[in-house]
Amino acid sequence: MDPIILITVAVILIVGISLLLFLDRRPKLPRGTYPTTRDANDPAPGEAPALLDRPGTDQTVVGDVAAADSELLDEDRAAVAEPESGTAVAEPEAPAAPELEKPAPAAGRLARLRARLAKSNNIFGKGLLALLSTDNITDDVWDEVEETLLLADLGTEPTMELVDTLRERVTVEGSRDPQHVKAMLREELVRMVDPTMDRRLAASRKDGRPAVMMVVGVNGVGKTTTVGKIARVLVAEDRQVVLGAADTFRAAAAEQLATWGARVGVDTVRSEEDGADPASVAFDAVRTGIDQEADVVIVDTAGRLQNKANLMDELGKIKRVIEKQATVDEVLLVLDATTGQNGLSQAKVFAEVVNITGIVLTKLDGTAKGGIVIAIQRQLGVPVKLIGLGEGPDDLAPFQAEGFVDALLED
Ligand SMILES: Nc1nc2c(ncn2[C@@H]2O[C@H](COP(=O)(O)OP(=O)(O)O)[C@@H](O)[C@H]2O)c(=O)[nH]1
Ligand SMILES: [Mg+2]
Repeated sequence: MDPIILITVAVILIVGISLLLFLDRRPKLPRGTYPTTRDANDPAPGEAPALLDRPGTDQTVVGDVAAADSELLDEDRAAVAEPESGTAVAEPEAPAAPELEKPAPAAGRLARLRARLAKSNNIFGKGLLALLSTDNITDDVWDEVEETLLLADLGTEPTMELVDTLRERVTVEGSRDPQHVKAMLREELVRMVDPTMDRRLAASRKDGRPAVMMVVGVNGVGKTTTVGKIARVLVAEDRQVVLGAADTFRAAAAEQLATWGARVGVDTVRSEEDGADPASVAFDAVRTGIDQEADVVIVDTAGRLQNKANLMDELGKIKRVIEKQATVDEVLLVLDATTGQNGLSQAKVFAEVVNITGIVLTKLDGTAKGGIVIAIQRQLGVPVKLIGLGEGPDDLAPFQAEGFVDALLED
């Protein structure tokens, strides 16, 4: 080959590599400078139905699939404030090419993830349908219906209630036509899941302050993952989000949260020292949210239950400390659907210390216990607002009664 071409190629390579190395070493933004969540040049979500919010409303609508306009935030959010000592804002790390992920819009997620729900909850829906469509529904068959419902973690009381209603309707309507039976079952299940519950998430500024969300639950249920996923839902809706890593027991927990945030350009407020006071991290996160004029601050908490009393004291304290400068608008209790009835007793404990405003049911992709939705809502009188259907970043869907029941009864 011509040596001139060879030399030229070598020079280009050397210059390119040096440039890359130089870029990588360029000074990071000074602490306290908060990059905007998204670029003003980012394309607007366009015609994607905005599930979370309707302009002009104070609250965020989760579960409503109605199309609504979603406005791109164009204010300059680069407010500057030095965080309180002890905590730091983990700015989204800037690797060579800081490419932010574009989370999937929240609307339509339940539909997209429906197959997973349908797959894991097959016995529930299909089993019931098969039983109810038999020519002769004997007492034995009704026993089986009951058993199926109990196995799906519907709980004793709702199971009795549903069986009674179905028995009555089958007698009165007398139809064995599978379509008819399906419609009847759908109607009754939807009624029990309760489409009238308010499943909106408080994710809008109120009284000139960001909404504050606390996420609580025992270890391993999926709190941190859920906070990360919620941040994505909100970013997809052009919300400015700040995360607070108030699980200070393990450094890894803050790291895990900051990683979720960084992927979508969301700042995480965390402590610089291990074992810092979780309440002060929460306080600083809210402070940062206020300074940045964010829409929402989401505070992740620890969930160790070895010492229940301590944990509960701590949660109460986090809440009180946040309330020195803002209101806690949303307390989401995360429950692992695969733990079934165990989750119910956890819920009781948490409900005693914090006023739970919504439930996130995770890991519904790995269990046939979809009935827990009904049981838990009954027990707490609080709606399931979101469901987790996988470990993927966008595998969190706003809960919606009809969509959920349809997935259970999927053919
Ligand atoms: N299959 C499945 N796994 C999940 C879901 N949500 C969380 N997980 C997993 O549960 C594990 C614990 O999650 P983590 O957020 O660390 O729990 P935390 O201790 O409550 O903060 C992780 O491996 C997650 O990927 C879900 O909806 N489905
Ligand atoms: Mg965690």
